[in-house]
Amino acid sequence: MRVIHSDRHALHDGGFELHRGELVPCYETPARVAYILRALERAAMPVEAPREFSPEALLRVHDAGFVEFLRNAHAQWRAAGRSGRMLPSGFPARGLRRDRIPAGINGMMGYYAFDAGTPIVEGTWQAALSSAQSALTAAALIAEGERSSYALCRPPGHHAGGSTYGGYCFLNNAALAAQELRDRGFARVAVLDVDYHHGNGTQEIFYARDDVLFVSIHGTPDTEYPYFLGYADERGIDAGEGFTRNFPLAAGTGWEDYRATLAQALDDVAKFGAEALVVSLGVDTFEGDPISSFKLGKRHFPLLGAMLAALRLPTVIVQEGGYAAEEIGENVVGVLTAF
Ligand code: SP5
Ligand code: ZN
Repeated sequence: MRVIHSDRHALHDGGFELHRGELVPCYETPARVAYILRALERAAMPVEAPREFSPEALLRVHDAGFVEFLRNAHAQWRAAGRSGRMLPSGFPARGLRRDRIPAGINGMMGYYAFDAGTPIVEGTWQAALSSAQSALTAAALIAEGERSSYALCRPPGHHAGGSTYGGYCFLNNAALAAQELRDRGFARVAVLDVDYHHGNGTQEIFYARDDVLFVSIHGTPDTEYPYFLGYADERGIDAGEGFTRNFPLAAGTGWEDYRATLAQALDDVAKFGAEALVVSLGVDTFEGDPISSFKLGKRHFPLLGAMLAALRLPTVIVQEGGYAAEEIGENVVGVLTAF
């Protein structure tokens, strides 16, 4: 399995996020990657840098104005003379206008963000771009004949929509990988999202399409982040009707129920006739995760990897969440080596 990763990830270090009414140190830290790299090294899995892709490659999935915002956001923040954390404080909720994008940085930030837990710092754009390039490179390798690849992406991506950021995500790495596979000849691509949180961004991007199946297993949005998408009755729209499938599970779900649900999700991928698979791999399903509530143990991650592999599809595995930093390496590499 080829492993793609950029050390530019470290340019994004958010510092603090708004969590339960307090500014707390970010859960999504550069140290997460250090633990994964260490585990990859122990498993003798060498890491390669991504190829360069032009920012235009992003526009197959993302809105041009949004990409422009991400590129300039921090410079605008500084130009406005702001100190403090770059976090939004007002959002265009029901009854407010969304047909105008405010010119000021606070309004613009609220327009594009959907939470106040995803800080932008000076290096965020470069890190997010490098993360997207890792996913695109991992997909390109599959198109060139590799059977499997792993993009060690940071920042993660599955919460980022066509023109929204949040949930520690800026650019949707998994969606970009799926689109790259489509553009390079795979007629039907499935995205299977096993991060603890619903991949609302990926779902939104492919919601009206029948060429990319989106299947997600996650903590129920009734109580779990991102709260406003990921219910079982969301099944796609127009041509995409029937090509989105959600499996929300109760907080506290353990391996036995998880495994049965994963078997159903894999069945959906197989029935779809996917020619290639993108896995949004979050290991925040781990019992020790500080912000999540499933009960998967260390020993279950290799079982998950083996179940994914049984599909026998060309597969791009994209790193998403996982916040029990000291265990994240073992859990991720447990999936990869079993795969
Ligand atoms: C990629 C990814 O995993 N993003 C997750 C973003 C979650 N951010 C908000 C977390 C709010 C969690 N609230 C804690 C509830 C504990 N039961
Ligand atoms: Zn997550």
